[in-house]
Amino acid sequence: LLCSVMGPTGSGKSTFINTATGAEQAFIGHSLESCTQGVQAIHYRHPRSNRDFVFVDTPGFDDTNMDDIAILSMIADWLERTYKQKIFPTALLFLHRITDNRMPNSALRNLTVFMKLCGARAFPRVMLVTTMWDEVTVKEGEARETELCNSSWQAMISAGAGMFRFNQRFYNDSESAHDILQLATQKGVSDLNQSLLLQRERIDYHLHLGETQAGRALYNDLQRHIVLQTETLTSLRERVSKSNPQLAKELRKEIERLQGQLRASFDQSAQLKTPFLQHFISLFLPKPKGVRLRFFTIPLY
Ligand SMILES: Nc1nc2c(ncn2[C@@H]2O[C@H](COP(=O)(O)OP(=O)(O)OP(=O)(O)O)[C@@H](O)[C@H]2O)c(=O)[nH]1
Ligand SMILES: [Mg+2]
Repeated sequence: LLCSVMGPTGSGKSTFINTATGAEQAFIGHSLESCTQGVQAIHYRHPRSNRDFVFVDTPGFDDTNMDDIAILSMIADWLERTYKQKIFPTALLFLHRITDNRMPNSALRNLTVFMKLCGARAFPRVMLVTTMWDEVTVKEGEARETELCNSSWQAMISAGAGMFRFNQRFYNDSESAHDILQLATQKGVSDLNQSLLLQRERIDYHLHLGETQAGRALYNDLQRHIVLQTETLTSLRERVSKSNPQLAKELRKEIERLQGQLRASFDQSAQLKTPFLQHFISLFLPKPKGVRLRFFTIPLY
């Protein structure tokens, strides 16, 4: 059984896998930087059912750098390989820190890309796992759970996704991981042999990554992030340009750095051959010659 583990950087994906397997196989981070570098497959035998799982540990998307496209590309490559071997994920775990009292940008980016990557048909196989219960009171945790249920997770939950607490009793509680995975094996078997939306888009429709729902969502979000930052800094620079020329100069440098990032992401998208994405960048950069926008009508799930 294949079980993919996704979610923001630092949400505890590698910790979950290590707790379940009882071995330190997945690399755990101790800084704010993203830790797991590539897609890593780890074997696990469920102790009660004796069923064999392969966990797929993935790096989370992250606010701090522009490597998110490379991460999605890595996940997409792995999904493509398994699709060709006709292996489909039995469980799609998405981890979330219950300590987050609002949905930070990075968490929202991870969630949006995850949902677009799965497609609604796969929602019944989604397991939304909250972590870090040792750092909140039960009352706080429950309030946040309710909020998630009624907002960002609503679409998945009403389509059959489950919600689970990991390590609620104590830290490193392997039984709590086994409980969650036991439920994964008991889900409706008829749904298991189904591909994910990203797999269908890439293999059946031959779309480039930037043309897929997940690629588009990620790219939109990256662009929005940079554009917002540039706007804030530009208005600040205008306000202080007379009273504090030194600060205005530093702000200008920061704006140039951000525009450099925008250009770098442009190069990345060009590497991925993603004509659709150039539409967004063309709002901010001189239009490259020979760009032709392509539009596809594909089923959303
Ligand atoms: N207090 C507490 N800390 C946790 C828990 N789960 C994970 N951590 C800590 O959170 C940090 C990040 O955990 P990881 O398992 O590396 O997170 P990840 O989701 O794999 O992160 P990336 O690989 O960067 O995407 C580590 O320092 C863990 O020890 C938990 O339930 N409670
Ligand atoms: Mg990790």
